[in-house]
Order: sequence, then structure tokens, then C-alpha cells
Amino acid sequence: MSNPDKTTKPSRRAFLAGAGVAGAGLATGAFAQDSAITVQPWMQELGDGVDAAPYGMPSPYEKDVKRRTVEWLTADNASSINFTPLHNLDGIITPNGLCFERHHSGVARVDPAEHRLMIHGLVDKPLVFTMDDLKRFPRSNHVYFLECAANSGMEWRGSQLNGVQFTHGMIHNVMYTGIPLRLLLEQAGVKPSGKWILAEGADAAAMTRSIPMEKALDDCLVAFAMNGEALRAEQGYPLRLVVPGWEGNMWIKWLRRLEIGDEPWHHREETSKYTDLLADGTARRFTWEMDAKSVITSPSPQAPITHGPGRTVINGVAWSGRGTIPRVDVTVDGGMNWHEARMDGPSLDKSMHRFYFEFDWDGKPLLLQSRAHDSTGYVQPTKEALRKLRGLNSIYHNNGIQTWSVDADGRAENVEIS
Ligand SMILES: Nc1nc2c(c(=O)[nH]1)N[C@H]1C(S)=C(S)[C@@H](COP(=O)(O)O)O[C@H]1N2
Ligand SMILES: [Mo]
Repeated sequence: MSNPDKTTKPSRRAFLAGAGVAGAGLATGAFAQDSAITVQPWMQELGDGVDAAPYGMPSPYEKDVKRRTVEWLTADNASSINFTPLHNLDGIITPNGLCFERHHSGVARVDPAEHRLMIHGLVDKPLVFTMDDLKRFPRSNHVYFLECAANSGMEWRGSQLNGVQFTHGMIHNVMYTGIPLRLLLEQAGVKPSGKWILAEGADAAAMTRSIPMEKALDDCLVAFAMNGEALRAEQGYPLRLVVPGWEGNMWIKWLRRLEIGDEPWHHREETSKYTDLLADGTARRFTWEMDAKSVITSPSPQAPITHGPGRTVINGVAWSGRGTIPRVDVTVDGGMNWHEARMDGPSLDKSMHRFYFEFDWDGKPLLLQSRAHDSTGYVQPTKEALRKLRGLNSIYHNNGIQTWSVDADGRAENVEIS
């Protein structure tokens, strides 16, 4: 549509600048040249009434925002993984339907009326709780990230998967409602010799992990809700263990049994799996805490720059199993110059944090990296530094700095630089 008064009417650019919104190089279309500024079909008819979708779903235009698996990673979907689409998300909360899934024997279909939580072993009084019993305990709300220890594991020997969803998407961050595990243990009365807890799931895998008593008494939750509603079946409905800051494997879903013992059980998931084979042939075990990590979620291979040179927003997330993230640094030139990113949104203990870095892109190729600092003073290492320490055999706990190379057309690729 042409504008007869083009020379006299204020442009949208001038309007935004006048309102103090535009930065240098912010590109917007001229006010009247955008043919979408018209009376659209959706203004000419009534929309759906209430209750068209009693449980709301995203707009159909958002259909590409979804979890994705990588077919060749596992032999069967029942013992597999899919990934959170980090490149599509903002803020710090992962929507329930987009939380990555990791199951060892598929999603258990648990009837909450028939579900029980048992506490036994080195206790004064063995107990069995129904879901109704549990909901009579004082409850607590906390936002925590859950990261699988294998997140970025495929990247250990070099850049492999082309998308932040696949390199970093074994993480989600939700608000849990649950009962402090300490309260349930107090009810049962742990004997002085009770130093460890075996947590077991009600899925066909009967997933089991040993958890030290100090952690259980500190901040573990027996959660029944996420982001305000009941847990999703995929996330362990009706009950899951929340082990803040520690590797996802310990967060037993469909939680049915807590046995108190005096030493760890050395089950499969804490011996042959979730153990790191070091260069000298020895094994590093019980590496529970997740080290500080960050990644730029856009631009990234699945989220190229499509607007050309000028004002560009770098968007990313950071987290630490040991506290908060007071600072993230960003570089656009492969580490020659680092800039402090802008942290935005809530800064919560053992939760995901959001950072942004706004800059004027000159249209030349970029090498993007982010580097997290956590509240203990720990700084996210390079992948090279990690390999020097741990050799080439590791899979788990890869928190190395990620590099995206962006070409002049704005396309991004997973690369490594040294
Ligand atoms: N009962 C049970 N709990 C489980 C698992 C499982 O297969 N069964 N997988 C574990 C692993 S390896 C991870 S990383 C997290 C994944 O949690 P999510 O599916 O909510 O993302 O759950 C853990 N808890
Ligand atoms: Mo995991």
C-alpha cells in the first residue's frame, strides 16, 4: 500500500524514537508501507466462545514449538529422551508441555488413588502414605532447574548436534509444590544409624538412587505439582522427588518407596551409569551437584538472525547447582572481547536465570559464547579446560562454554574454537 503523504507523515521509526524505545540501528518498517496494517479477517468475524478449549493449548501458529527427540540416540522410545526447545522460550519458567522427558521404561500410568509412598528401613515407625495423607502436610513452593547429567554429553569430543534444543535441552525449570522430605522423615523417625536414602520409582524400570541424608534433610521435596497444576504424567504424576541442584537422574519420578540405610546401595544408575571414566582409567563417582553453565539460546542454529544487520538481541539462560548466577559474560568475537550481559527476571537459588545482551550487528560473521559466574565465585570453563581435567571418555557433566558461529546471512552453527 502506498502512502500519499509519505513525506509529511511521521514514520514508525520516528514515532518509536520519539517514545524513547528505539536504540541506534533499530530497524522498523515505515509507518504506512506495511500491508498487514489493515482490517484483517479476524476482525471481521466472531472468534471461538469460551470453553472451545476447556484446557487451553498454544496458538496453532506456534506448532513448531515442541519437544523433539533424536532418533539415532536410542534404540527404543520407551528408554529414551526428548529435548526442551530452549530456542523458543523466554523468561525462566519452562511450560509444562515443553519439559524434556527422560524415561527408562516409558511413562508409568499411575492411578493416584492406588498410589502409595512407603518409608521403611532404619526408622522407628515404618509408614505408608496415600496421596490424601501427603496433602495434609505443610507444603512449600520453589522454582528449581532439573538438568540431566548427560545434557551436552554428546558434545564431549567435539561439536555434534546442530541446535541448542539438542546440545542443551535436557533441562527444565518449573515451580514445584511439595512436602519437605524432612517432615516425612521426622514422622517416621530416622534412627541415628540412618545415613542414606534409597528412592524408588513406580515405573517398570523401578528407578533407584541412593541419596545422602544431609541432602534429604536440607532441601529435598516430595512434589505433587509443577507450575501450579498436578505433575504431568511424563514428569512423574502423581509424585516425584525434587533434589535441588543435583543431577536429574536422582529426581525419582512416580516415587513409591524411600528406604533408610546406613550406606549407599551402589545401584546401576550410580555405578555403570552416571559415573565418569577419567583419562587415567579411574572412575569419578557420586558427582551429584550440577556445575554452573550457560548457553545462548538465540541466535543459535534453530534460531538464525533473520532481520539483517542492526540492533540484535542475544538471549540466553544460565544456572548453577550451587546457588544463583549473579553474572554472565558474552562475547561476539570468539572470546577476544567479553561484555557483561544484562541479567533479567527473578534470581532464585538453583533456578534457571535469563540474560540478554543487546548490540548493533555490523553484518559480519560472529563467534558467540556465554560464560556463567555463580554465587560461589565459580566460572564456567572452556571445553578445552574440561578435557584437560577429565580426558576424552566422559559423557556426563559437560558444562563447557558453547560456541555458535553466525555467518553474514545470520545462519548459526555449532562449532568449537580453541
Ligand atoms: N522413576 C523414574 N524416575 C526417573 C527416571 C526414570 O526413568 N524413571 N529418569 C531420571 C532421569 S535420568 C532424569 S534426567 C529425570 C528426567 O526428568 P523429566 O522426565 O521430568 O525431564 O528423571 C529421572 N527420574
Ligand atoms: Mo538423566
